Amino acid sequence: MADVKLYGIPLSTYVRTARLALEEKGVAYDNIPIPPGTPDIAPHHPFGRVPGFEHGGFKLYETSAICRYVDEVFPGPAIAPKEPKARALMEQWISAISCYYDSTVTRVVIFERLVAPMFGNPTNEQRIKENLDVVGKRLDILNGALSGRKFLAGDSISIADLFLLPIMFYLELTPEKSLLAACPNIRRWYDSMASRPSFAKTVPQFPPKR
Ligand SMILES: N[C@@H](CCC(=O)N[C@@H](CS)C(=O)NCC(=O)O)C(=O)O
Repeated sequence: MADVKLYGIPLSTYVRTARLALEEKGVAYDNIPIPPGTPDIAPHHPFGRVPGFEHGGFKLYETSAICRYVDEVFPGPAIAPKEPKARALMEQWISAISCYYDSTVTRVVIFERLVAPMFGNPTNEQRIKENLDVVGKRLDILNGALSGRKFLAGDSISIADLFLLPIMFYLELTPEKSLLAACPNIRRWYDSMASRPSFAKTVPQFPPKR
């Protein structure tokens, strides 16, 4: 049994972000696949969400706090820049992704296209249609931010990229990936992120369709 435990279903974008951080750092961990909103997650997350984290009895929740802790406590390549401007950009993007992209790309497009059918529910096409314009605009902003920049915070990978990757992975599985045709910088960034071993090691398994 590993000293580090990550509680939460691997299908969750946030759980995958924490797993990506652990993989990038080369930390051994056990992923205990507890769904959010269940009694079993309560001891690990007082708000009932995932992921929860534990290291030698120290318990933590909130993905960005988990990733920073993992970066600082374990050896392995840094996943947060030290230089103030790059660090501020990382913080900006962690916050922007958790707010403006989680609420639209994840909670509208990914939810309607991938999560609803998993539970045997139909996709609400109208909801997607109503949000498509804002999703496109947010992808444009991201595409602009990645112009002339390898990663969101500069030349090195950071926790911000690990927040974005699971969302883009799911977007790629939906018809709305067509929006990325107008976003060559996101495409370049995605292809480079998807070629990292941490990506392959954290691809979630989908349950059989109901
Ligand atoms: N701010 C939290 C967000 C975690 C979160 O929303 N996780 C999703 C899974 S991807 C969840 O638990 N959703 C259940 C819900 O919204 O009730 C973090 O950064 O860890």
